[in-house]
Amino acid sequence: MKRIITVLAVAAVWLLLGIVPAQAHSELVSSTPTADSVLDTPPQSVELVFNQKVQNTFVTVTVVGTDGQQWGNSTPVVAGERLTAGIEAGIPPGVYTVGYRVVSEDGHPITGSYPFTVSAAPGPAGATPGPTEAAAATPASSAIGMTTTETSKGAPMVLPILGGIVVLLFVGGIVLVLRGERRKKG
Ligand SMILES: [Cu+2]
Repeated sequence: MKRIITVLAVAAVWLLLGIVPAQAHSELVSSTPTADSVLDTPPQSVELVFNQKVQNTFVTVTVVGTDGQQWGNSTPVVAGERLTAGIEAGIPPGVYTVGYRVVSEDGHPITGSYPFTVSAAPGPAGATPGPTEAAAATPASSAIGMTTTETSKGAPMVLPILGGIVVLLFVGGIVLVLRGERRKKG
């Protein structure tokens, strides 16, 4: 009987271990400018590197100042795990937030943001605000981005639930086996 219990326990652990890696998906590995960095020179682009390829579609990168001004000036370019987005030339000193929303190869959306600071600008201080307002970036994040988040959240939830059911069945089986053994002895 002991052997059956051991086999069941090993199988349960094995299943649990199998479920965890299946859930792992893309995340941001590194970025330029790096999070919380303080730059003397205004950056001209944002580069994000993920641990997994990201899809070419539904990519949004925003660079927003504390006043809400958008400073991203181009459609992000995706190359495998790498993503590059332009920034308006000569952004004024201040704190900026890089926001990103991408879809990884397995279909899961990845969103995040981080700040960086520009401590001084080389050009004239009163540089005019960017003309484009990055109008394209905002609708993409609110309309397309939200739907991808919703659709893909359903799938990963199924695995932990299935795992839980499997474990419960195993525990139930062990209890039944133990009960049967006790009955034989008594
Ligand atoms: Cu994933």
